[in-house]
Formats: sequence, C-alpha cells, structure tokens
Amino acid sequence: MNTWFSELQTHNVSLGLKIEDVLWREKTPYQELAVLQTEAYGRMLVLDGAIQTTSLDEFVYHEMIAHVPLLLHPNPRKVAVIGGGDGGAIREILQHTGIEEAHLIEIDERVVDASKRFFPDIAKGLQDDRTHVHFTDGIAWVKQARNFDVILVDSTDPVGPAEGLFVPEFYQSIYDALSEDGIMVAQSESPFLEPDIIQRVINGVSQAFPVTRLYLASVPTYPSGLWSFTLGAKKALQLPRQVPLKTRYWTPEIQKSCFHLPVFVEELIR
Ligand code: AG3
Repeated sequence: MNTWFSELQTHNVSLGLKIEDVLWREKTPYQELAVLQTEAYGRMLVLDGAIQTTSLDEFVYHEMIAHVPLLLHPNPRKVAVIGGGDGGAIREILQHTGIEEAHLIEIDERVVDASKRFFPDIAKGLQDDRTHVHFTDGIAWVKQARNFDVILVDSTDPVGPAEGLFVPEFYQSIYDALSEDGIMVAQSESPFLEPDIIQRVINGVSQAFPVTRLYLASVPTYPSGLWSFTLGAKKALQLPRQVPLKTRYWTPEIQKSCFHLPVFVEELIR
C-alpha cells in the first residue's frame, strides 16, 4: 500500500505520513475523527484533519502539559483537563500521589471511546477511581467549577469547537475556578507557524493571571515540531517540587530549561 496522509498545517505547509491502515473513521456530532496506522509514528488520532496524538510521540506532550504545572503547585489535589479526550494528560496527572480528583471535560464522547479502543495505553487513566469524565462543553463547565488546584487546557487548534478556549473570558473563568495557589496551562501552538496564536493566548492569560510564562517542548508530529504551552499562576512560582515520576521526556532539568526561550520566541512574547 502506498497511501499517505497529509495534514495541511497552514495554507503552505503540510506534513505527510505513510499509512499502513485506516483503522477507524467516523463523523461525530462535532468533528471528523480518524484513527490511522502510520509506518513511522504508530497509531495516530486525527480530528478534522489535524493530528492530535500518535502512539510514538504522545509522551512528550502529555508529560509536559501535566508535570510542569503540577510540580510548580505546592500540593495539587483536584485537577481538571479541558479537552484531552484521549486521556493522556489524565494518565500523567495520576502519577502524582496527592491527586484526589482528576476531572476530564470533553465535549465529544466519541473521542474518548476511540481512545479507549485504539489507544489503551494513552487512555488507561480514564478507568481510575479518581477520574471523573464529563461529556459537556468546557466553557460552560469551567464557569461553575470551583476550588481546582490545576486546570489544563488540552484543546485542538482554535477553529471549530475549540475556538472559545482561546479567548480572555475563558482564562478569567479558569482563574475563578482555581483555588488560591492555582495554576493553569493551555497548549498554545507553534512559535514558527502560529506566532499570533501564542501572542493571543499570552495576552489573554495575562489579563487574568498575575504570572504568565511560556514553555516549549519538541513534538515531531505537530506543526513545525516545536510546541508551546502557556502557564498562568495566581501566585509567584516556587521552585518545582521533587517527586519520582516515570517519564520518557520530562526530567528535573527539563522542568527548568523548558522556560528558557530562544531569542525569536522571547521577542514574540515581549
Ligand atoms: N492537543 C493539541 C493538538 C494540536 C495539534 N494541532 C495540529 N496538529 N494542527 C492534542 C491532544 C492530545 N491530548
């Protein structure tokens, strides 16, 4: 079979991957969902043509979206993930022994079903007693949520269902849903290909939070391969706590170095 999937990442950049098999395809009430078997990156989840995760590089994104903020919080017990229906962020959150409740707020139940079926290793945390899955709109859910220690926004790109997750009012609702030491992180796209989105997220988060920081990680299947996360904190950041974690990307050194930005990224957010 000589079949290729390509994601049109921008109007003039695409990433092509050789496909061994189409494992699943459906139109959900919210988006088009596909699970493809790739030669280079294993199984891959695609939503509306955009690569969400692959079995070979998912660990980078999920470790970095979860561990970086959780280790900067003094005692995270109650955590929520907006989006992230594959369950990868939840899996990493549950490595932290103090976690009492991990809430997943995913609008599209079919994403969770597909992940449980095709990515059991990514989805395994969804079965845990501490996990609570809510199939509802994250924007409305956050408005009524209170006393969360950490909230992660593990969204798709700001088109379609995720658009409202990239506006200042949403970051303000997250602020209100967090307890006094609260920290949020939102995935904020690629500094090479989507600099304006990073600026938009940084501006929005800093309207609500006194502390705003950007950090980076390398995710080969996302546009440009260099990915950003925007962190907002209610209080000045302390040194990261030291806890044993089983990881393949994150290290205690990367916890610190990921905040050291290349010149062009520093200039972008200045
Ligand atoms: N969330 C971020 C996906 C953004 C990728 N964008 C793209 N391929 N154009 C991923 C969900 C993983 N839990």
